[in-house]
Amino acid sequence: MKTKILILAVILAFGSNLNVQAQKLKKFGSSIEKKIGPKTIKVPYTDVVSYMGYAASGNEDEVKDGKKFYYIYVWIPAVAPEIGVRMMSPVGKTKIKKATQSAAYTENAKSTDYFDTYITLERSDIISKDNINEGAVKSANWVTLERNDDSSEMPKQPSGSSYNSLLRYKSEASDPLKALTVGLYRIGFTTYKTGEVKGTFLAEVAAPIKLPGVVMAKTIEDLKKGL
Ligand SMILES: [Ca+2]
Repeated sequence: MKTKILILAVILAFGSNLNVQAQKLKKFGSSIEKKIGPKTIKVPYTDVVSYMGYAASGNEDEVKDGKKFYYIYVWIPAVAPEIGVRMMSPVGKTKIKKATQSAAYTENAKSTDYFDTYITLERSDIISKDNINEGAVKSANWVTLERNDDSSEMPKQPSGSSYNSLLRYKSEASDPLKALTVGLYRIGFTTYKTGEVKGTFLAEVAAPIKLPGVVMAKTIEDLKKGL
């Protein structure tokens, strides 16, 4: 009887430990792989911008195709080899150094609400930084280069489902339409579901090398300050 209780206790302890580990966000690995002994690892991106937000009724940047979008703008002044984007909800106890926190996030940091995340990488037809302004950004032609709904590389959501998102976009120099050339890009953070959603989220945009002159910001106003 005692043995059975002990086994049960071990299973419970181990089970809850697994659960904690499942929620832990690993370093953001790039597509560059390196062999360390018998293991092959994805070399982490060196340049990562993190943003913590709170999705709620009315605080989105835009509603497109019924989805509430939050954007992070990225100015790329030279050809970039690769960009990684990932998003998880809720933020929970995840601690990220130097993350920008929106006011809506700090007010709702303890919220346990979460949602099924969805990300896009978009390129505009703005190729000169002198042409970046609110009006031009609104009327620009935005083309979606890549998107992701669910990634098994991300921590599971509290429901146990792998509904968080991750994408890596590699520049294809041979194809001008697929190359990460000079210009204004944006990352769209949204939800799989259309309509009302609520919850905290962590969004990250990353590059494998520190590209001089790359500026990432939540708003066009902040982006311009960094140019
Ligand atoms: Ca998803």
